[in-house]
Amino acid sequence: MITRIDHIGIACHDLDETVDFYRRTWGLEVHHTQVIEEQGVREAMLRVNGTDDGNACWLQLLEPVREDCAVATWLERHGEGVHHIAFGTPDVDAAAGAAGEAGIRVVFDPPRTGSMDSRVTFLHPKDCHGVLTELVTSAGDLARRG
Ligand code: CMX
Ligand code: CO
Repeated sequence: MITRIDHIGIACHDLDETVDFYRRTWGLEVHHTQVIEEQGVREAMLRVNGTDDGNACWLQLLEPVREDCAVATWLERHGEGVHHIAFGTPDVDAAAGAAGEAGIRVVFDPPRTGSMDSRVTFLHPKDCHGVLTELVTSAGDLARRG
């Protein structure tokens, strides 16, 4: 079950410059920044709506911090743009399990720790009509789940 769009992941060459674009154009502010070593990215999370209960919707701006990571490869081939969409779900393990049973390749099995202490996995874009699809259970939802 998916319940919302958690975030849209946008690959960029220069994180600070891209953050500045969204600030100037839409007045969005950075809520959180983090280097996710495992994914080889530096991210900025810009909150699009205002909820504080784990159901917010974000833009995730991503800049690669090394050459051998998914975002660096994507940027090299396609240039800047939308890299993935992330659906929020109260139970990423169950959602990923259902996707796997439907024949969709699940990239991280079991799911891993993602941005802001969420729990995430990805579904292969070739099995999702060309869209790299992330599944996210937010820290707020994880706490409610117990
Ligand atoms: N969206 C759509 N298609 C994509 C894609 C994307 N983001 N990334 C790769 N593809 C396509 C390629 O275009 C290519 O298609 P063709 O064969 O038709 O050219 C095919 O998938 C294989 O591309 P690749 O560059 O060889 O990519 P890999 O197979 O090495 O990796 C994937 C693909 C999904 C396994 C890898 O991107 C991955 O592990 N992603 C999950 C991790 C991730 O994206 N982390 C960064 C975000 C972190 C976060 O959100 O917190
Ligand atoms: Co993401």
